[in-house]
Amino acid sequence: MDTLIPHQETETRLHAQEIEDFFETGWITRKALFDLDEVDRMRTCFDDLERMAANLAATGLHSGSHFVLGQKNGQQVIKRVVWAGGSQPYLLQVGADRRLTVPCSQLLRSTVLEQILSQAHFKRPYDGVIFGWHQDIQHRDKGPGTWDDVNGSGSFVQTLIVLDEMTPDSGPLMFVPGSSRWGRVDFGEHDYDSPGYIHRKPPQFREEDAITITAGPGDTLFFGPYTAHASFENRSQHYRRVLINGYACPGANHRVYPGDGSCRELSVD
Ligand SMILES: O=C(O)CCC(=O)C(=O)O
Repeated sequence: MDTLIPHQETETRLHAQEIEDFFETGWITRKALFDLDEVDRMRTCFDDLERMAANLAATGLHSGSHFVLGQKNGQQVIKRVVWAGGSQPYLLQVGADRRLTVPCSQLLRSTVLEQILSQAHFKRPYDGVIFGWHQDIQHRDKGPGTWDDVNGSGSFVQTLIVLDEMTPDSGPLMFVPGSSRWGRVDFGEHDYDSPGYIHRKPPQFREEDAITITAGPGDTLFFGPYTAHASFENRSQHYRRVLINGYACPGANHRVYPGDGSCRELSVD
């Protein structure tokens, strides 16, 4: 007899075509995965993080979240808030939401996930924040003993919930289709904080192949650790905030990420 799966759950699970696109093309988008009330609640958490940052003089851990700060023209820049959920319980609730964890469990082929990222990106207009061309594996595998590809297909999925309209001028995500099949390539020593946007050009990489992602509040992207991607300065008049939740197969990650309660384990039945 077939097991009865509630209607909502059938929508939560990825279809075979989406799984194929994730591995072959490198990313998938689920439109309006979170509704506007939920997006508003996430934005309220971001407002709170922004108020906290305004009272901080330097990069560091504050109330459970790690603030990475900089300066541009004498103004504070919020480069990112690592383990944003450490000070914002609602963001942790979102990180455990089945709309994220069920697809990630399918993609990782694991019913237990280690959540290693709960990260807030603000990209305020003209704040100079960029994420040069890279693959996320560069930030997961930092050398011997830090990472094991336990499932043989990357062992990591990054999700990105769009909180403000992502337009061509607001520093949108860009992806190179098919880069998910490259394995790890050498983009050089990418550091989120460095000014250059490409440090080394792997032979497979052609910037003209990149696809610019436009998306609306609540839309959610899922991409793998080898997908080449970047995003540049926000030159629009509005914020371009995103909430990133990232999940690894248990046993893949051997590093400790900053933030209270980071690297928690989530079970997905
Ligand atoms: O917020 C963004 O646009 C960039 C995200 C990104 O590149 C990353 O988290 O790896």
